[in-house]
Amino acid sequence: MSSDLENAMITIVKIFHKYSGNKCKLKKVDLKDLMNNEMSQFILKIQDKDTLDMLFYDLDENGDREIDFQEFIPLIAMVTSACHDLFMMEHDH
Ligand SMILES: [Ca+2]
Repeated sequence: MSSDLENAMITIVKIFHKYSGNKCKLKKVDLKDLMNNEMSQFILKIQDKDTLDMLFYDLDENGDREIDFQEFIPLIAMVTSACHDLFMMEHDH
């Protein structure tokens, strides 16, 4: 049986593939849908195009205008880290 952490990792892979489809790469609109549907409790919904453009540009390391899984992981790391900071703040007092 997988541990909680292993299950979380499997979930990340599954969610990525749910939005990336057979190509295993996220286009800009896929990234927007993923973030707005799957991360909306942790981060504000992406409303404006500039924020999405900037984030997409930052994540797209090889500049092929698509986000592969390797490029997607830093986003997960970033949001998880922000979530951790919030968790620490809430348990500090
Ligand atoms: Ca890319």
